[in-house]
Amino acid sequence: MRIERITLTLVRLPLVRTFRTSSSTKDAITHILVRVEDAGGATGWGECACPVDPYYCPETVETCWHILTNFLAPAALGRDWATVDELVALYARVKGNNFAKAGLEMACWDALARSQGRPLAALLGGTRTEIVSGVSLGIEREVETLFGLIDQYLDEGYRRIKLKIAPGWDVDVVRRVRERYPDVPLQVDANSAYTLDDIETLTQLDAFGLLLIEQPLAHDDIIDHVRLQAALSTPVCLDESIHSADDARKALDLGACRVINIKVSRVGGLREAKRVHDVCAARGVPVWCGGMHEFGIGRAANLAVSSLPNFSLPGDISGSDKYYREDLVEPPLLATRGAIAVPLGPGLGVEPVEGRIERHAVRTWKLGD
Ligand code: OSB
Ligand code: MG
Repeated sequence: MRIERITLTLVRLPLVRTFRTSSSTKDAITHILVRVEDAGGATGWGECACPVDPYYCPETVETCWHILTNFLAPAALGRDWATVDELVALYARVKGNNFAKAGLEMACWDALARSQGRPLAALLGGTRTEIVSGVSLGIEREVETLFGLIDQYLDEGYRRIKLKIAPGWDVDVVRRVRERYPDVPLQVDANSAYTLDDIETLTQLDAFGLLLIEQPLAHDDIIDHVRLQAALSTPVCLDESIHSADDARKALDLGACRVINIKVSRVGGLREAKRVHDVCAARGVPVWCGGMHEFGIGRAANLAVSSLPNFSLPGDISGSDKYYREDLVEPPLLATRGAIAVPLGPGLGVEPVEGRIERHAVRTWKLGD
């Protein structure tokens, strides 16, 4: 493979519903689409799913644009590679900046899979044909609003509910939700809103039979989480703290968590996501696929990676209609009875609709002639 042209498009889509977490509030999503053209004629698409603000992770969509245009795209352009390992080696000296790397790597995986006429899931070694999904629900003003949303998504068939929590929107809310829905698989995500000083609040959550508590402590911590996990019967699940398979190995060996949320973008791409999966599988630790409100391109990649066997917990990959009035790809990725089919076509198995991308484009950039 040799990438001869790289096009970036910054695209902004309004969200169907404002999404509030302990760390940010969003009513639209702006991601970078990456399009690569291979010398052999294959085209591939990727999505850089970074937030616009540095409140979830240190990167922002503009740092991704900077790193892609100045470092990653120039390092990959015009160079021969046969495997994704070889591609990644071309830009390995770029430290961090995982969201930026994931966007370019995804486009190259798509081009590679399309050049072989195979689905991306098959290239990754995936076995599942449909992915069981839950929904992630933001912080609301009233708990009754949350009840309405939970009713709606359970009616639609989603199989588990994740509630965002923050100081002031935690134990009482979870208690009321649990009272109203005694049997629903339920989990919570704090997006790093607590410290070890809050251990009493967090241990109260043990009473509600939660599947897991996601990222209660600092985004860059795996040490305090060891103490917290030892004090909790509910499994801790790390999200923000895990950037690589090495991070996963260290966190698990220390006892910082019992579950890992794998996000393709947070770990720098599909290749590393599979490596995190493998580290967890070898230790019998279940994983699930997290989301960053991806458009259809990133969502298709999430489905492909989730087809790996150890993605045994419901993911945050809801149907695109939970997020967007009209997504950027065909066919749309929708849930039926709470599960989404893994696309079977070549590559990501979805086709970006260029007219829609143009309609929502904020800015474009090209490298290569
Ligand atoms: O922490 O998992 C998170 C969305 C944006 C940033 C961080 C997170 C989330 C979600 C929603 O929880 C996942 C999704 O539905 O895509
Ligand atoms: Mg999370």
